Amino acid sequence: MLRRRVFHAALQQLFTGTQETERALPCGLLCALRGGRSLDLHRHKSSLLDVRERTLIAVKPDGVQRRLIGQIIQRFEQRGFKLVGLKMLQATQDVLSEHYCHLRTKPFYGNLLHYMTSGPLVVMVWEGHNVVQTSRTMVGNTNPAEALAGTVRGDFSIHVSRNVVHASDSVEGAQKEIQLWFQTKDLLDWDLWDQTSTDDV
Ligand code: DAT
Ligand code: MG
Repeated sequence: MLRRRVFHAALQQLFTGTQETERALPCGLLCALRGGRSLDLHRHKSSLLDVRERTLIAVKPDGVQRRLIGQIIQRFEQRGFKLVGLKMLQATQDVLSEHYCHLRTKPFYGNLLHYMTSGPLVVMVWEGHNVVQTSRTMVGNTNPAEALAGTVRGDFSIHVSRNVVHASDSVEGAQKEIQLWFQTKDLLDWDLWDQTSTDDV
């Protein structure tokens, strides 16, 4: 408990930027924290740290046709992530060929594009601590036959060619995908009431 309090205090000081605190921390920890700070960590008005990592989640055409949009959104809300962008659209070949450029040489590529343009998608941007990695875990293995029960793919799908949902696979990949599918003006910065001060109430 005491150790946790000391660590918390050190973090708080570090993020307000005092040199004394930085000198007192081991080099490895300092580097890790500095690295994190430059990427994703913002100081927030009431909480010590607010992590603003973002990921792209899409309900694919089979998920939309099967009326799974609500259940998929519910999982991310329930987990504690924040929705900052959402739209329903018919994907174009151009955007999809960019989105799936890493798969261009695969034998299933043609079928994949055909499936992804077969009906509307719901694309979303979700924000929160470690959201990229956590979303991948929540979505499950690419091949639903290997996806664990409790994951989206493990609960709703049986075949890799109809795996219901997309989730970015890295922070860098997420940034590219978000730029591909959304304009900055369509993403909303807003405060979750349970993460902000209640002083004003
Ligand atoms: P993920 O969607 O888990 O990030 P990926 O990026 O490797 O997986 O592939 C993108 C999509 O391509 C995947 O969701 C479904 C399709 N796909 C992948 N491997 C496939 C295969 N062997 N046969 C058919 N479709 C496949
Ligand atoms: Mg992928």
